[in-house]
Amino acid sequence: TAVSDLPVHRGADLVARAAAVLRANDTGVMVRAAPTLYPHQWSWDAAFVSVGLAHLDPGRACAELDHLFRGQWRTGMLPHIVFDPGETTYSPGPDRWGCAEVTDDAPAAPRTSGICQPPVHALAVERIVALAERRGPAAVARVRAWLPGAYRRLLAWHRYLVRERDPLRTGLVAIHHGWESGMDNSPRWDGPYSRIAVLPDLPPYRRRDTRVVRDAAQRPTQLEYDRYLSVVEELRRAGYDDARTRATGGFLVTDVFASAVLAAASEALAGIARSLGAGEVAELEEHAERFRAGVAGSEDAELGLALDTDLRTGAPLRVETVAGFAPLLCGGLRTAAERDMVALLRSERWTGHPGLRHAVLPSTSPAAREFRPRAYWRGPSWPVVTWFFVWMLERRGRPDVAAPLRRALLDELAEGSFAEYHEPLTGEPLGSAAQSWTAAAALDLLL
Ligand code: 9WN
Repeated sequence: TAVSDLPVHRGADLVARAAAVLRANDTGVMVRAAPTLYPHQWSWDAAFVSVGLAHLDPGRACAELDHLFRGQWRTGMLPHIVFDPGETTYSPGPDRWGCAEVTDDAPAAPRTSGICQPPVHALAVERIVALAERRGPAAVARVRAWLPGAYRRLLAWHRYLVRERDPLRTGLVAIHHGWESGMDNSPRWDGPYSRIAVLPDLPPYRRRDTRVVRDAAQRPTQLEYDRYLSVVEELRRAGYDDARTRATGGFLVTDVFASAVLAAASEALAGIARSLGAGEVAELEEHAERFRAGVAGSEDAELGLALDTDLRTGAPLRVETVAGFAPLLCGGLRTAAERDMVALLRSERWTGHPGLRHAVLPSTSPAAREFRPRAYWRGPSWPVVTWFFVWMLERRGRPDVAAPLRRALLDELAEGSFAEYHEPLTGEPLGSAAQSWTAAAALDLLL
């Protein structure tokens, strides 16, 4: 089917369909990230999904985050997956991670993965509170009763990241696996992964993604997957000990996008702390300041984008990906530098590229050598990413930059399948259909 032949859904119709997607993916205790491809609860998906749920039922939004919090580690880490015990098909599953088997920091139940994802959760909670206020006193009472407990969880999570992922106080979060970035096969990680040797004794595994998504070109390659699994194996053998991984892990890079998320989320959490009369406001504001400065300091003068660094070689990772716009999420650039970055975002290298079907943010610049329009994080546009930029830009008082992205994203979503990602030149929906966070994005944009 050509995209132009697909029905166009707008307004109330799209809202009803999005709500139906979240309902269908809800197991009763959690919302699966996607019905078949991702049948568990993913960390940053859950945060985004909770915002969508807050539009429908604030209590259900709180419960979604509570389910994730049940997987929180003793260290404070929120794991990137909380597994549904009834689902055994996704790979790598809980046995492969073997977390509770190798460290007391992991809960025995629920079972989880041993890595994390971008800390968008405090931003979601800030939004859940605001949406409850819009709904009225009953919703406010429900969310207020829940907030102090959620706050303690989030505080432990942020302190974990600050302590274990930036011990040198550089203002940049380090990640220990590409999956921690949420942008698995982004060309950002090609350099660091090229040095990962596939373990000779890597236990065999069976991928699920290439059985669900029949077009293998849309998914990471077999060599990439072998490397992902080799790093998992290495982390497990290190007992998921962050200090050991910092000392000897094969994959150690700063993630400028996660750092910007932490800066913005720290600001949000400081606001929540203030509203609760909690004692950590100054600490959280200092985190926001530190990471905002770290992100702004990562800007590459030549590319005009913020860059990650390979901590094993010290080399900046010079690729033009959407993560490079991280300073627009959290602020911190001087006025002229922010103006230049906005101009770049609107330029032909990005949303102004003449070949784009919709002027949304592709995961990699269509003008870059690394651009692959169907290959997952190497080019496709991810609705959740454009939504997150819209949300953060509006939050920072830049509706002028957000508005065109918002309109373009609604056009992209009107095709109505709530796809995981789209071919940016044709608009064709790709990956999983009925992806929960895409439905959440639609609800948040339309309601
Ligand atoms: C690995 C669930 C997740 C997202 C990630 C996305 C993809 C998993 C996978 O799906 O990652 O964690 O199996 O490829 O890259 O951002 O959270 O939607």
